[in-house]
Amino acid sequence: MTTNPPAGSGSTLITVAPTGAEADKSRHPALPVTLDELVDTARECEAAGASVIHVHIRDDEARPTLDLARLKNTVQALREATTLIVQLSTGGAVTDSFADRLAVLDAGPDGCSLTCGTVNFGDEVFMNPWPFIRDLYARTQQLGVVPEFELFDLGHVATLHRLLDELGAPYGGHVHCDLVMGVPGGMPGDAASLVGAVEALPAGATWSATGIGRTALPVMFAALSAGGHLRVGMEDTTSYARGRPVTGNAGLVERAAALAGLAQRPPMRPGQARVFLGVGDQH
Ligand code: KMH
Ligand code: ZN
Repeated sequence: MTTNPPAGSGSTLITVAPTGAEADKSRHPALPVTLDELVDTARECEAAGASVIHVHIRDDEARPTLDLARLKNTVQALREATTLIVQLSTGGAVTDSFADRLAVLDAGPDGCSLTCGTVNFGDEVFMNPWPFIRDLYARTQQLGVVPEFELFDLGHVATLHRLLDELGAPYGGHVHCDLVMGVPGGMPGDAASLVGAVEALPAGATWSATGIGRTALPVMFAALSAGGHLRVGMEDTTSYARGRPVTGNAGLVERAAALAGLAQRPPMRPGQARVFLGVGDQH
C-alpha cells in the first residue's frame, strides 16, 4: 500500500511576518512601520522567496494600530506592488479590543491569522476566549477570508478540533496552521514539542512553524525535517545570531529559502501558494 505525501511537500511555503506589534522601531531601525517601508519590504521578500505576508501595521508614531482605513490602504498597496498573499493579523497587540480585531476582516484581505486560544505572552496575556474564536471563525466563513490557525500551545490544537467539529471547514476548504513556538508562556521552541503538536493536528492539515527569538533556528530546522513550512520575520526575531541584529526582513527570508533549498524543498511561489492554501486569485 502507498500513501500520498502531504500536499505541498515538494516545496516550502515561506511566510514573512515583517513587523508585528511588539518590536520597537527606535531599537530596531530595519523594522518596517510606514506603508512605504512595508511595501518595499514586501517586494524584497517576494523576490527572496516569500509567498505570504503576515501584516501588522503601525500609526504615525510607529505604535501598533488596527485602524480600518489604514488596513484597507495597506491591503490595496501590497496587492498593487506584489503578488504576495496578504494575511492580516487579527491578533493585533495584547491591548486591542475584540471588536477591533473582528473588524480587521472588513479590510478585505486574502487571509487572516486566527489564534486558537489564550496564552501567557511574557508579562502580558494574549486573550482568545472560545466565543471570540468562534465568532471570528464564523466571520471568515461569511466574508470569504482564508484563516491560518495560530497555535501557541498544545491546548490550542484541541480548540482547533472543536472549531472544525462545530463550525465545519474553513473558507477555501483547506486547514493550514502555524505553530508559534518559544513565546514565554507558550510551548517551547524545540523539536520534541514541534513533533508532539504536529501529531495532534487534524488529518489533512498542513502547517508552518516559527520560533520566537533564539528558537528561530532550531524550529526552522525541525520544521524542514518534519515536512513543514516556514514563517520568518522581524515580528518573531530581531537577530540572526548572537550579536548580529537583523538588517532587513529579506535577509531572514533569504536564509529560510536557502535552507529550504538545501532540504530539497525550494520556496513555493505565490501562485502555487494560492492553490495550496485555497486562496482565490485576487489579481
Ligand atoms: N501580537 C500578538 C499579541 C497574530 O498576529 O495573530 C499576537 C499576534 C498573533 O501577533
Ligand atoms: Zn502577528
